[in-house]
Amino acid sequence: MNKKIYFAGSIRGGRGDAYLYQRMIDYIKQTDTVLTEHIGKTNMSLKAQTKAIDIHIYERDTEWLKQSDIVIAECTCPSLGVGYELAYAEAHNIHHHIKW
Ligand code: 6K6
Repeated sequence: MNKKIYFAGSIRGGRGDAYLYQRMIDYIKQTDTVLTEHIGKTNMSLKAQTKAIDIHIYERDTEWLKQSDIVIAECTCPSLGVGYELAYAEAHNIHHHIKW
């Protein structure tokens, strides 16, 4: 298939499901390209989460969203950022799938 997948999962909303994100990303990578592999890094430090400035994160993430063929969002852990990304996908007619 090799589609470009934007995988969305909670970062600041809480990292309790990070291991689940990692497993989902590894599974998707068997057939497709995941643009947002960092979402599944279970050792992501709080420092790393806040190091990049917000405007840079926003610009890079929206660029990846525009390039993506499909957005897959794991929504068990409530996250403002994931909600924004899903609304962005809907508004820009990007195919999206929500898992909770
Ligand atoms: C660097 C390494 C790990 O994290 C960083 C810096 N922070 C972020 N980098 C990239 N995307 C981010 C970052 N923080 C939030 N996001 C985006 O928002 C991701 O694409 C997630 O799907 C979503 C999570 O939103 P919050 O509100 O839970 O942070």
